[in-house]
Amino acid sequence: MKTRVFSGMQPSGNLHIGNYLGALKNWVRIQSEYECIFCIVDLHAITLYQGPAELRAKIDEIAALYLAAGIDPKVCSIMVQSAVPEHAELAWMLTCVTPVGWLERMTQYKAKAARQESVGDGLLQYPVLMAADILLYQAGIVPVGEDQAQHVELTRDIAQRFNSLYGETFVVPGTSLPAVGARIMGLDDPAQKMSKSETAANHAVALLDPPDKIRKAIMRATTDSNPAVDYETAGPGVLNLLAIYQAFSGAPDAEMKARFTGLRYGELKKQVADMAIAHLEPFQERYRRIVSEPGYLAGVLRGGAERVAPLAAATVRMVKERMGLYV
Ligand code: AQP
Repeated sequence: MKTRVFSGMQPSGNLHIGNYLGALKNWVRIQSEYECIFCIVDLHAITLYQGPAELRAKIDEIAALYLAAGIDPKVCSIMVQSAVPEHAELAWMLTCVTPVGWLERMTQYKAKAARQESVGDGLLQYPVLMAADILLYQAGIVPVGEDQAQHVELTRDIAQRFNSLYGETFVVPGTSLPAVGARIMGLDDPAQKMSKSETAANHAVALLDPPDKIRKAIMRATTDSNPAVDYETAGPGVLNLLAIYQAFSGAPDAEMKARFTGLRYGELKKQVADMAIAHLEPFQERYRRIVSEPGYLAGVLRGGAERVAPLAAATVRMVKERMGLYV
């Protein structure tokens, strides 16, 4: 039997090349090797306020982006989190075995809470819901970017705690990070990770940005005071541009060094922009084709939810039995 893989993205902004190079590209690479479930995690998105109409539209956009990236719905299940009620049901049961101190230590919670005037409980509970997403399907591997690795670690802790309290129930999952691109940094500020919720101009390259906007953001990227690429002394902005090029191209380290050492920053940026545009233009063409096909997306999402529903129901039934709840 193939190991099961679970991962997802929040429909809460414009997907960017960090999301693509850190996670989505990896999903496409492993989709035939494993039994994959790729989710649009709308229940996670509402941990911060989303306009209802925008959220509903974003769900379809993210699904279409998965398909445009090359996720094959005949091989994988693509589904929306809120279409399978067991995600929320299992989250409650896991909440009851999770110490609040574990949640208060999460880096993403601390960063996001610091930006809110009033912190909703959902923001604190976010990693428990993520644990439920993963454990619901008994996933063995979770391919994510580096920022989510801490949440997968917490999922392992929750699974182990549950298993020790109630007996072996959950598969304890592992994280899969890409070798290059696990943490793409903001183009305007390479000390911060590229983020959907950061709206500053030239911070990110969104997957649906037109070529001139992509080029402008990359040409304006923050570098350092060196005139040209020196792998020994390069600052984080230059290393970020090199990582973007390498993650898109798949070029080995030796080829990267030979190509870029001594190159002036203007030329480095031009090559990174060319590489990003060469990948994103055909991607966007596929996206436009997918969204113009009436009923296609809805069918993919319905099919995905129907395929995973029995797995979700079986896990929740088992958990309820183990906990002594009414079945
Ligand atoms: N900068 C990044 N570099 C590499 N991978 C990244 N991911 C996110 N940012 C980067 C990965 O993309 C997937 C989708 O994650 P999400 O939708 O749950 O969003 P997030 O991790 O909270 O980060 P975002 O996309 O920047 O959104 P906001 O601003 O809303 O937090 C995950 O696998 C993530 O690791």
